[in-house]
Amino acid sequence: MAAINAVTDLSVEGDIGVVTLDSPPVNALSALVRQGLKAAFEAAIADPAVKAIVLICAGRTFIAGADISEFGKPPVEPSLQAVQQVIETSPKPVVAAIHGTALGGGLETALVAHYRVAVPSAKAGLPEVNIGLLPGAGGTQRLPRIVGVEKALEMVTSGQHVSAKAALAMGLFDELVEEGGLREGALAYARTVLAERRPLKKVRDLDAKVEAARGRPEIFAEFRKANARKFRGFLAPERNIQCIEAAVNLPFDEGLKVEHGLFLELMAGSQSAAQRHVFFAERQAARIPDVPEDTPTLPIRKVGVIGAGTMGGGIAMNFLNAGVPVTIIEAKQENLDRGVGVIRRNYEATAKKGRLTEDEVERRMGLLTPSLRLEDLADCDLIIEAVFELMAIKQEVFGRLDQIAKPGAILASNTSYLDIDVIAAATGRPESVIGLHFFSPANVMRLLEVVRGARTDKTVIATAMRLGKTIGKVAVLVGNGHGFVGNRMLAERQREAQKLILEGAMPWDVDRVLYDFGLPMGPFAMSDLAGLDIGWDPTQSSSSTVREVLCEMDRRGQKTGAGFYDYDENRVARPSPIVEQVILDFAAKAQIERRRIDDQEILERCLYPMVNEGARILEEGKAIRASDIDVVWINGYGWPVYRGGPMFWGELEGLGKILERMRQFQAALGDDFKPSALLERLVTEGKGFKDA
Ligand code: 3H9
Repeated sequence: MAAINAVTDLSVEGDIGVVTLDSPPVNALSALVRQGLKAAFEAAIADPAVKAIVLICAGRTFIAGADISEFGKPPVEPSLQAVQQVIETSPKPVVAAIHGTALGGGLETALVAHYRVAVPSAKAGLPEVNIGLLPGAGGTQRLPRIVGVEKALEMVTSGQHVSAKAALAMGLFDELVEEGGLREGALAYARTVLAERRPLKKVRDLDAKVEAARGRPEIFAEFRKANARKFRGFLAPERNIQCIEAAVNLPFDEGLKVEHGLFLELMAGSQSAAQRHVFFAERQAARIPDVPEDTPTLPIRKVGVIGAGTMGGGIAMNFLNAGVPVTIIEAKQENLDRGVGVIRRNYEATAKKGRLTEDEVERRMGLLTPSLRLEDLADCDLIIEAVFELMAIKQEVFGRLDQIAKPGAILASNTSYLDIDVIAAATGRPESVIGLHFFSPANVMRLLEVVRGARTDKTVIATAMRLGKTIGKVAVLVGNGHGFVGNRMLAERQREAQKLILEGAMPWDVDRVLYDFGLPMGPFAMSDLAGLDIGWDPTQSSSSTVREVLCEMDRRGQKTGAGFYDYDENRVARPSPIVEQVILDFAAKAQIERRRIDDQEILERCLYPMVNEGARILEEGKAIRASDIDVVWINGYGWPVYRGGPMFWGELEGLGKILERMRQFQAALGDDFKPSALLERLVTEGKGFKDA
């Protein structure tokens, strides 16, 4: 075996040259990898003893793509295209041997090989769209030539990975070899290619499938229409579609030029920068400075969930999905039955859509034990409380758990606002108490806020963070404080939204501005969906807010057919003249002089205080880093990923500009806009949140 460079080897076995890449963790195409690949292929091509070449990777995966950490930096030679050129024009057949995930530039490298073999567990995909890009090394031109236009459109705009079996069926892989036997399988395949004198199959020359779509622009029009909602606000899906159109309508090399131009455009834009930021932010969130990666964790073999309402049921499903048995507790049989029924119906609905087998539904339901007795949680390793959000109730539950739970069991609260230390104080083991704040619907939303109490043990924190990954969540460690990170910042936006409608805007103005910004819905549409009467007590109601007045009028949201909006029988919202009058009357009574409020002010008033509050959270050490706050907002509140999260967006907007506007608002409207000390300091020092 001859080392080509630090990450690449070339060995010759019989008459086959084997190029091996070994660049952990994921063999990404860094400059060193590109240099090694190019040199190794050149050497193999030049070696007369080599008749065919196998490209294989060491470690957990085939090449998982370009090295994202190099993006935005000056390019280093050779380019990936130069490497591809050497491989594709090799006069000797090249076989790519794939395990793990062949993604992005990795799949594009495999696509210039003449043949591709893989193990059954391998996956392939072009996920560039997820980081606001498109495959920039010929992927948009080669993929449709193999899999056809419809399938290619789907793959490049969803970024989804396809299984080896599917890849084989589509012709993306030529052969599957035995699991664990990739090297031998690929060598055998290369020998067959030689023995049978198979041609040097170049994907670029396969025109049939793109020709079949030529002159049929409706394919693209329909695809755009069908996905308009999903793609709203994003640039990359549209640019990916344009590349596939180019593959259909232009000669290969012209198509490559279109792809290259659009790739550079996306790379230079703020959306891709934001999405790349989120990619690394989500991985960074797992790192906790004072809880090292080798901190021991506790085994979680059995989970208890207290409360079988919407939240408790959703939480339980996460564990059932991951194969962890759950005991779910309710106080009354009928509530227990209802909760268990909802879980079953959710699974059955998924099965109906073909995304779960009937057997799997039964297997998951079989892991669920409903009970009316808290004592049945005695053997659980983790108990999550999801009961009514009232401190006295939480304390009572934790006091009882302290008596029941086995030593060392983790006692978690799903509270969204309450003080985790006060809850912990109800037990004699505060070191075992932690907050696990799930977001509704808990089986769907990816965010898990892990709330660290003053005395929470590091083992408990490490276990909670690992658990997040096990159940497919993005776990973010936050400090204890009212509303933690997400809801604390949300409160800023909600307060301003309520003030804006009294000062001159209407609910639909505020909602439109935030929707256009990219959020899934505005605060008033959200209230209508959730129900205006959450936390509303009819016996205490005194028309003191617009919301109270609406509840008193039985306009309690979508469920009553009216809330901030009027709804028709299909639940389509319309601005409500009644609500308009309620707001005008309310403002008059409160002696608020209404004025015209433009969209810019709505946006600034709703979002700048959030950035400011995020800075305050950082200042208080309630979040480890600004990017953690971004991860919270993207995964828990629908902040558009192409805007990178509130802190990333705040920097893009300009911290200086935000500070200036906060000061102006403070002068005009009061201390709700008081700038945080951190914001002031960063602006004075010309720094960003990373330097906080
Ligand atoms: C592209 O290819 C553009 C081309 O079309 C055009 C070129 C001209 N770069 O996720 P994990 C790191 S764009 C750099 O925890 P898993 C990651 O940060 C690229 N680093 O593991 C982490 O580091 P750390 C298209 C990368 O097993 C470590 O590897 N490709 C890259 O859960 C482990 O990652 C993609 O978008 C990268 N490309 O999942 C694929 N990928 O330990 C992106 C990973 O320091 N990657 N790292 O935090 C993934 O989807 C997943 O990482 C993968 C493994 C499925 C591969």
